[in-house]
Amino acid sequence: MMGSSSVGQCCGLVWAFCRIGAHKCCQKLCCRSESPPRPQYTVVCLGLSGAGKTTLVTLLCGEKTEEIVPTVGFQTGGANIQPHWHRYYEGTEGIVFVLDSACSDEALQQVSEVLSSTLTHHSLQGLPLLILASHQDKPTARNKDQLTEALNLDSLKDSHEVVLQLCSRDDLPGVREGLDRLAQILHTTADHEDNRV
Ligand SMILES: Nc1nc2c(ncn2[C@@H]2O[C@H](COP(=O)(O)OP(=O)(O)O)[C@@H](O)[C@H]2O)c(=O)[nH]1
Ligand SMILES: [Mg+2]
Repeated sequence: MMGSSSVGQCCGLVWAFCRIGAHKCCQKLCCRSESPPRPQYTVVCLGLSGAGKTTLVTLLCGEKTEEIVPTVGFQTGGANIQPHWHRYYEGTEGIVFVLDSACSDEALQQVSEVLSSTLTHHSLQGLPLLILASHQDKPTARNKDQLTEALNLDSLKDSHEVVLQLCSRDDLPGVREGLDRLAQILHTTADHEDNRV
């Protein structure tokens, strides 16, 4: 797992820059006047060790991903940091869960259990969920149907809006597409909340 502050800031910055860039281009092309800034959302990025979290954030930051070595800092002495994930939940509006689509069946079973138990936390109730199913460049990577079944996504959809996005460290458009879809859901939710009386 990554610390929400650094990762959140990094993701936030990347999104902000992307939005500003696209927005400015449109303004130049259309000769429009300044419009209000786009909203920003806070999301927490979770996933088991080796899932590819650091890699995907690095990709979004426009840096090379080939030299990334698995994160070990939190795991010194084999400590399991999953019990500490909840420290990063406060204020989050959405969940990004990264997994290795090509892991063993046993590991995927563990991912499924971790995902469903994580979502029971009261701070994450009802929040939209983006699953970034990474490592799709590997020949043994599972497809959407296989992941949907293994992760029981149909049952999770009862309580969360779920986006399943296949991707890999070479697939920036795929990662962006997933984040765009999550942002769209967050935007729609925020609109509904604004309209509540
Ligand atoms: N082949 C392949 N390797 C990946 C991919 N994403 C991450 N990796 C590798 O998997 C390892 C763990 O990635 P990392 O981002 O550190 O995982 P984290 O523990 O979730 O932060 C690293 O050696 C990465 O280079 C991917 O999409 N394809
Ligand atoms: Mg990492």
